[in-house]
Amino acid sequence: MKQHYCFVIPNYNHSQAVATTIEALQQYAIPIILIDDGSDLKTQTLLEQLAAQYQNLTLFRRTVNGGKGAAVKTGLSLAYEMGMSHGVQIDADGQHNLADIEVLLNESKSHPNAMISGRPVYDDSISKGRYYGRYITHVWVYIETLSLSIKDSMCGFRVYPLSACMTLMGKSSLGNRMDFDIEIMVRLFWQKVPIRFIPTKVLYPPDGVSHFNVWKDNWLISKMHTRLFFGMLVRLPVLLYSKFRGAQ
Ligand SMILES: Nc1nc2c(ncn2[C@@H]2O[C@H](COP(=O)(O)OP(=O)(O)O)[C@@H](O)[C@H]2O)c(=O)[nH]1
Ligand SMILES: [Mg+2]
Repeated sequence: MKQHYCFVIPNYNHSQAVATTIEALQQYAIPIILIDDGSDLKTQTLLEQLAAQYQNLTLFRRTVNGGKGAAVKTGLSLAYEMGMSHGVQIDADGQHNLADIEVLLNESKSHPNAMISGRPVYDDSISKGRYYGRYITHVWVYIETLSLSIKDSMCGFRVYPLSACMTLMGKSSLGNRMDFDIEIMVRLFWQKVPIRFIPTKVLYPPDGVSHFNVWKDNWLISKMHTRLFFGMLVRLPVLLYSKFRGAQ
């Protein structure tokens, strides 16, 4: 099957780095889907200007803010409807190292059925709340998958194989906020989608506004892990069978 790639960028009130991001992506000459998730007027106006400026840019506006996960789900569905086979998710705030896109794309082209994810290399500027939250998530994910093969489940810099994602989204309602990135990865793993990792530097700032709410998002993430834990129990025989056959 021929592979068709596009970029999917969720945006909530990130106006500083988005124009340079779109500009930098032009060299790949593939479509860009930008989801405005109920941003403020300033960001909304800027995104509309960008959509008028770039032919390969499709802007979709959700009038009410739905959360990062909701925006990415909208973007992936739109990409699929446009005939794409893969969606490359990039954040709008300039945190992802665009120099690694080539590596991500090449990995995906040689493993088209796989999800390819950045595996972030952080420096000391990550907050303690995020740091411990990530650590707890790593342990949960090991339990939920009965495997150490998911090296990072929170990085948004990813290539999604769309047909597997559509199958999954037809069956499960995935988290709408920051719980989304983890949940879709664990559920794709359960669906036997291979997951491959590329180390990548996460940059700070340029648009140093994070919408991650340490209490609210870590609470949503805890609830989601509880759901996934029971999901793992239901799948226990299958997971153990795959594990001992050495499949994952
Ligand atoms: N659509 C949408 N995107 C969001 C929302 N919150 C964050 N984002 C986007 O998701 C990406 C990551 O969000 P960010 O706030 O930078 O989170 P962090 O990098 O994990 O701290 C950015 O592209 C944001 O614009 C939201 O409520 N809705
Ligand atoms: Mg960010």
